[in-house]
Amino acid sequence: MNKLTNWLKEPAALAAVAGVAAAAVVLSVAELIGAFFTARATPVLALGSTFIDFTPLWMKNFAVETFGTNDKAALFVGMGLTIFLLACVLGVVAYRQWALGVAGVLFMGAVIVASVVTRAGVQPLDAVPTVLGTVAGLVVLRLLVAPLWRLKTWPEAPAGAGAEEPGRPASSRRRFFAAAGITVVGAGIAATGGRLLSAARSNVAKAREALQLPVPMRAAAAVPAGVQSPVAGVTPWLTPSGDFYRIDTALSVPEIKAEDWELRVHGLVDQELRLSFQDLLDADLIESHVTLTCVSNPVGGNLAGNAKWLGLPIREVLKRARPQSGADMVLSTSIDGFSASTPLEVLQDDRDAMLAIGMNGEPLPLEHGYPVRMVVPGLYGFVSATKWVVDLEVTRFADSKAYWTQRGWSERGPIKTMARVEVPKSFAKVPAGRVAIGGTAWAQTRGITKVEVQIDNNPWAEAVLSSEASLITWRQWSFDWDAAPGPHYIKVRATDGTGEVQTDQRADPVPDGASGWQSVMVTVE
Ligand SMILES: Nc1nc2c(c(=O)[nH]1)N[C@H]1C(S)=C(S)[C@@H](COP(=O)(O)O)O[C@H]1N2
Ligand SMILES: [Mo]
Repeated sequence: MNKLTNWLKEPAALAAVAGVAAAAVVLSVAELIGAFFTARATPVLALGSTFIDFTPLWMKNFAVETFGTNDKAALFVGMGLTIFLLACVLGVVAYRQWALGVAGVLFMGAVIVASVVTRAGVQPLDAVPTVLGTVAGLVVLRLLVAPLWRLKTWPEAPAGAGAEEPGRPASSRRRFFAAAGITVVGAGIAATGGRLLSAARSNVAKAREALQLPVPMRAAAAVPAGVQSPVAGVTPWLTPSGDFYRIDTALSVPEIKAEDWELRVHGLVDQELRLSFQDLLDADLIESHVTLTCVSNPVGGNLAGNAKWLGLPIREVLKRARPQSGADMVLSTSIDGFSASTPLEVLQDDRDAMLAIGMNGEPLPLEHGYPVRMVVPGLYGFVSATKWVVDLEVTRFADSKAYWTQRGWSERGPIKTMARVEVPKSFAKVPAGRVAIGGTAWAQTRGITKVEVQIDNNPWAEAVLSSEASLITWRQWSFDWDAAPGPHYIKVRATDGTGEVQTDQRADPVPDGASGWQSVMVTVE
């Protein structure tokens, strides 16, 4: 502690504090002014998004596997630490050699501006908040560092002497900390104000709540009784929207007003189209239960969800656009630049791929793609489920690559057959006797016809299947186990509607989805 206080007395250490205060000013001023610009134009969001875009395959996979749907929080923490350290270094540099410090700050400002203006849907003018923030940061850095130069020239108190002589350094330090403290608190208030202002200025959330969804021309097929596994603790068959997994590259959820939304359909088509939200409301909509699955879902993972979607079959849109011969893919792009490559025939067949506007009887939640997203039964989300979709280009796999394909993932993504154990949990302790095992299995568009359970090395035994709603929704199962004390392994595997047994071949999520049998260790007491 003593060492720390001594070290903090070093002018260079104080310069690091000045650097942090200046960085706080850069970010908060940009945040406050940014409230009047595109949300994605503020430094933190732009830097984070750029970082995500440059994230290599292994790191994305590591992040999702380690942090799951908290990957964004983890990114912010990592960014915060990096910015903090850089600010310390820049503060010290500025103290030792002011011109070099200024160059460093300007360089960082330029990096942020570059990352802001290269975001999709961002205009050059959106650089203004960062530029003003950088200027303000430089001014604050100068104001905080200048007194430290004077501090350096004052003599230190001789060792053993009582009060510091001649007393001025101590009070100058106090004044320095007061100034730095006020700066940081002021920055915090400005940043919070900016956030609140942004939230108040965007009324998309309110407009969403007021939106009345039309009655579908074709209602969803009735869900048969008994789709839910009887085992307590198994996932609900219908995933409430609030519990639905969320995976995307969007650090701030895009806010699109329904009346501003437009979908451009172009490329290898005879008839280019532009669809408005009103066009969708006026069209013959359908409703259908579809289970979405993320390609990053590890064996036994929970990046899958089942909801009732309302939308317009993409087939109908394509019919009007009339794809040309030679086209084999539709590249769908979101307002924030994400894109997915979906085989053209999948969007034309009778599986009811749709431009969805409703989820579980309500307008799409903002984070699930409001006002319009794609939902394509049978394909992983990264090649099909574009949220905030604004552009459909009919093209060819040979000519265009989607967002994740450019980063090393597959260009196609049919969903692999998967069964998972949900009860009991991995490493659970359960009492001996009758133990209920239960879980969920999926093989969208093929359906699940059998689930088998293996205890330790015993023969595989058939589980009881819950009712099947459709081939494009998941299917639950249960299994009664007479458990003897000791450690045991529960394995599970599914058979799909084509008769194919889920492979035991272990594969990582990269590049086209995980495979293998889940094995759950439990202790019976
Ligand atoms: N605009 C946009 N849409 C996107 C993504 C994205 O990053 N951006 N991710 C896709 C992926 S990888 C998946 S698994 C699904 C997830 O949809 P959900 O968040 O509604 O569950 O959205 C897809 N649509
Ligand atoms: Mo995904």
